Amino acid sequence: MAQELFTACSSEELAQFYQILHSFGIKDGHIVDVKPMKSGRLNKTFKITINTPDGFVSLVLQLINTKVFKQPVQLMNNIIQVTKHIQQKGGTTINFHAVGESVPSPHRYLYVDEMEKAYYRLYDFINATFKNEVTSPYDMYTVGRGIGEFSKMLSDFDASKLVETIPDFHDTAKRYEHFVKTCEENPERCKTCQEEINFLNAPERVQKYGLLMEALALGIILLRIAHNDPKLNNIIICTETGEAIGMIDLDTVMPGTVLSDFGDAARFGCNTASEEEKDLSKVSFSIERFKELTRGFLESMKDVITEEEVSYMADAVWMLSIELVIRFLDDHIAGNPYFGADYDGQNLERARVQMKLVQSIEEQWDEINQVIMNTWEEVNAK
Ligand code: GN1
Ligand code: MG
Repeated sequence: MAQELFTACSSEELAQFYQILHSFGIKDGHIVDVKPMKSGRLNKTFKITINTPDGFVSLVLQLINTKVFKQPVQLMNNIIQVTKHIQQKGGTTINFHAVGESVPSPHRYLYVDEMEKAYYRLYDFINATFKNEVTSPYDMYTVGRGIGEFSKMLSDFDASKLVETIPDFHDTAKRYEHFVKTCEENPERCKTCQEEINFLNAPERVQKYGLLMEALALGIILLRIAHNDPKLNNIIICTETGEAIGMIDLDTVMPGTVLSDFGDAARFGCNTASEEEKDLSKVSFSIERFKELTRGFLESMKDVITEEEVSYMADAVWMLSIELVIRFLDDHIAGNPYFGADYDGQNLERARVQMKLVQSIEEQWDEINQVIMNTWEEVNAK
């Protein structure tokens, strides 16, 4: 059986994996299976099964995408500090393996292939439920609980101890500045998407791009630990209880605002269509899902979130959604250097989906605010 599955990797890849796994203290004879896993767009991931005296154990080997994550050592430092903090509190998180003491490495939890300048890490496979798609509004309650619990667990962690591994990740105004520059440098490409460019350049929108980061800089909203990829498939769901018990994919864990997580979770999960949808008539912002997300989030965050943060929640939903229009469109105009594309025009299509979502958010602005106000009252009345 194992041999068949091994064929999913090339023989060179396998030889390399054996060497890497050695560095983590795993012996050849113990490895029974290696197979690629589908997980995220950015890193390459493999599930490794080993035979131990206690039976079969699954591990995950991951190659970090250094094109996106340019500071893998600092990134790993962030993740280890955060996972240790969560573990000390008895929470569920990723458990990384250290490389052997004799293995030269810039970080105990990284194996570095010096020739390829490739960074690998190994962690325990988490036996839990992960859902790829939102199939009911209740899934958004799970997301709300997941991101809320994660933030609450880290609310006493000093955010300044973490490095901003992708600087200005959710600084929408800076993203917009970059986009304007890309447009200036690529006038021909701009002809393919003038309507979308005009949408982003509308003065009533432009004047709002700085809202969240300004509030953060002024201390109106708090600097906390943000996960920065709060999708349903990154929430660890307990298989027995169905409850959100933690989060995976910690590469973008950085100092930031919890509102980015709330806004991004709404952007992704309250869209009635996928990010890759071609039929724009399917795209809309679901208030029903949003109610569930908000309920889960505020139930978890009730004792740690401030009134000021609550007052920016609706803005965060809009902000994170339009930020991704900016990012996808910027990438399309620049020739797809960041997100990549299976065909040219794909990032423009992605931008259009997010733009339709922003329009739907703008149309339902009063309802969105009402949901937040009602839910905040409800959780406080309990
Ligand atoms: C990227 O690869 P994935 O899907 O986990 C991006 C997110 C975007 C998302 C949009 C580090 O995340 O910010 O919202 O694509 N992550 C990074 O699909 O840029
Ligand atoms: Mg991710």
